[in-house]
Formats: sequence, C-alpha cells, structure tokens
Amino acid sequence: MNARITPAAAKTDLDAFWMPFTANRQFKGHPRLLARAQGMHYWTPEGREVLDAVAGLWCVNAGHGRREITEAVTQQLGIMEFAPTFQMGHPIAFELANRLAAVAPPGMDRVFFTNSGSESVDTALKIAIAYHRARGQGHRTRLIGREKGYHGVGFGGMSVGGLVNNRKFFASSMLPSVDHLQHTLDLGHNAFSRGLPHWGMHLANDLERLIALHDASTIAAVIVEPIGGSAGVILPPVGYLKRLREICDKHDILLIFDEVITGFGRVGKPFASQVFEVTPDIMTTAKGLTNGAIPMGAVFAQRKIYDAFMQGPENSIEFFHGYTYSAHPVACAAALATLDIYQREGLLTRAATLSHEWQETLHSIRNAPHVIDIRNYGLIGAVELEPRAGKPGARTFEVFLKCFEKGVLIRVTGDIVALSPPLIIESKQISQIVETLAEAIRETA
Ligand code: PXG
Repeated sequence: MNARITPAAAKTDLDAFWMPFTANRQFKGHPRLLARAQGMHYWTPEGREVLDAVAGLWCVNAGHGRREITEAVTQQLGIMEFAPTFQMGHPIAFELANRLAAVAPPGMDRVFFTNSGSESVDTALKIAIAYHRARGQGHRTRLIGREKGYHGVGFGGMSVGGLVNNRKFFASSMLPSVDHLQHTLDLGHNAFSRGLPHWGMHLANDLERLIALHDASTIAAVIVEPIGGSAGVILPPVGYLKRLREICDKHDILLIFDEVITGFGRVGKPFASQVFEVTPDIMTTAKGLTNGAIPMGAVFAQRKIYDAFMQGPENSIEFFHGYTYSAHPVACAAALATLDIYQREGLLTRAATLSHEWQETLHSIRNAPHVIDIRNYGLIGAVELEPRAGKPGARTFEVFLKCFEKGVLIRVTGDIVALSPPLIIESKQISQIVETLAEAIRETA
C-alpha cells in the first residue's frame, strides 16, 4: 500500500499534480484514488475493491502485484541500479534483447530500448528516415500515419497520429512531411461485427492515393496500429493489413506496426502481426513489456534495417539516438521476469482461448439502451454509445463513473467504452465486467 496516500491527505492535497489526459478540475472535485492492487483488482484508499477491466492502461497483462517481478526488480536494485548503455553494456540488456527476438515476428531480431510507447514511436520514425538515408535514399522523408491513429505524444508520434484533440493546439509545430490514410471505422457497414469486419479491405488502397499525390520516392514509412486502441478500438477489416504490406513492398516503403497495446498477448499471440500474418519492418512496443511495473519500451527492427546502419568506420556511432535509460537494468530485470511469467502461464496465447467467450458475453448487451456498436478482438472490447445531443462524451463519462462506483474500472474515450482486462481474467470476471457495464448503461439517461 502506498503509505503516503491516506484518505485524509487525498482530500486536501491534490493541487500540485497536473494530471495527464485528465479533467483536472472534475477529478480534484471528485477524486478517484487507487491505493493498492493485486491480481485482477485495485483497492481504493478506503479499501473498496475495484475489478480492473483495462489492465491499468493496457499494460498490466499478467495481473497486478506479481511477486516474481517485484523480486527481480528488488534484486537488480541491489546488484546494480544503473549502468550506461552508451559505449558500455550490461549483461541483462543483451539477454533481454535475445529473449524478445525469440518471441518476435520472423526476422525482427534487432531491438532498440526506450522508456515508453511515445519514445518507441519517435525512435521508429527516426530509424525509418535514417535507414533510407543510409542506403542512399535520403529523399524518402515523408511519414504516413492514419486518421484516428494514436502514437503517443512526442512531436513525431503526434504528427503521424490522427486524433484532433491531440493535434489542434500544435498545428504549426507538426513534422513538416506527414500525411494520413483514412481510418477504417465505419458503423454503417460494420456495426456489431464479431471480430474483424469483413467490409473495408479496399480502404488500404488509400495508400496508393497518397503515393500518387506525393510520389513513392518521398515516402519513408507508413505507421499504423494493427488495432487502434486510444481512438476507441478500431479494427482492421479482413485483408486490410496484408494489402498495406503489399503496397509498401511494391513502393519500397517501410511498414511500421505500433504494437504498444496489441503487443505481449493482447490479441492471442505475442504480437498482432503474428495473428494477422503480416510482418512489418519495424514494430514499436512498451506497456506489457514489463507488465507496467517499470517504464520500458522496445523497438524491433528487421535485421536488414539494422544491417543498413552498420557501415562506415568501425569506431563511428551508426545511429545518433538513445536515452539515458535505454535498457535500464531495473527495467530489463522487470521485463525478463515478466516474460518468464507470460511464458510459464501461457499468457501470450491465453487471449485466443478466451476471445470467443469474451466476444459472446460482450455482444450479449447489444440491446442495452444507447448502444450503437460493439467491437471486439482477442481480449479487447469496445461498446460505443449514442452521444447525448450537443454533449459528446457526457453520457459515457457518467457510465464510467457509475462503473467505478459499482466496482469496475473501465476506460472511456468520447462515447466509446474500451475494455482490455489483464490476460489472467476468469469467466466470472468477464461476466462481472459486462453485467456491471450493462447496468451502468441502463441507469444512465
Ligand atoms: N502507441 C500506441 C498505439 C499507444 O496506445 C502510445 C503509443 C504511447 O505510449 P506511452 O507509453 O508514451 O503513453 C500508446 C499509449 C487509452 C490509453 O486509454 C492508451 C495509451 C495511453 C494511455 C491511455 O486508450 N496508449
């Protein structure tokens, strides 16, 4: 338990923390505090149990309070709390990279460490641009993202992202050479699809339009989330990602999959690219890499990309990029312990076993009031509600508050409820999440 947060302190002492992606004034007027966590649950400072239907923020895939991670972190702090990875190395950084390469999609066996999803994305974009330059194609600098995409909050990730609220304040500060594919969310054709929608593969051809506009020779990379998370669970239509891959191949454009939320078992295999059988050139990860216990991200690259950098004098730095805490020893220890748990407990494939039950339970509430779509894949779910007239997001925020009162933590974005429980979830907890959500929706006008 975080001994410093007492209920009394919580009531009086909330001013200094400028909270991220939060309605600060609403929160500080009506605080919702989490003080302790174990397994599938959080507890509030008052001791109320709350079922975690979102794995923290899509990261605590093995459930909370995993003793093995705590022990590994504690032990590593005792052995060596920090060591530089610029011109120096430490053994578990290499061990972790090798372990990750072993579960990665085919050929993606070069790993660059970061501290977050946002850093992973900016790293991947820089690798893509530098890769083309290293092979004499320095004119390929343009980056293609997608409407409704979320790639974190760095200037690179924000620029290729497609969420207007994240972008509009910074319109004139975006990277200069960026364009966006159209998104794939279409309730008219695809509402209440179970799993991937069958309509919409042709939307990938939008890439051909952008290539015709800008010319392939100016484009370095396309970045997409295999399944969009933050915008409210946006699924790729059947065949869409394969088509993107084909077009990228045809035009020598790199394909980057942002697997920050889909990585580490969320969709039934270690990575979404393995489920969808489309291998990108670069893959960004974070979150589940350490079960959320210690911040860490990892960018996976095809060996051909790494090799392209390995030129020039042997004592020259090949890529001028990195973070003080790249491959931080404590984060490496947390990640190794996390991978052990995932592998021992079969968690990297458990979502595949549960996905049918998850899907059917979720779709059982389609007749609840205001529900206009339900989407699911692996252990990801979304329930979209009709917005209240003139007040977008208001109804669903109320549903979020009601669920919390009823002991279930969900996420909402606009009028979409997003669900992504820890992969250790049991049947009765699937029912509890969906029943509580339905109850909260019914009680909300
Ligand atoms: N890429 C993707 C696909 C993400 O989902 C990031 C990059 C950035 O990661 P960091 O670690 O810098 O936050 C993310 C983050 C939500 C939610 O509720 C999703 C994220 C973060 C917070 C909330 O959907 N994704």
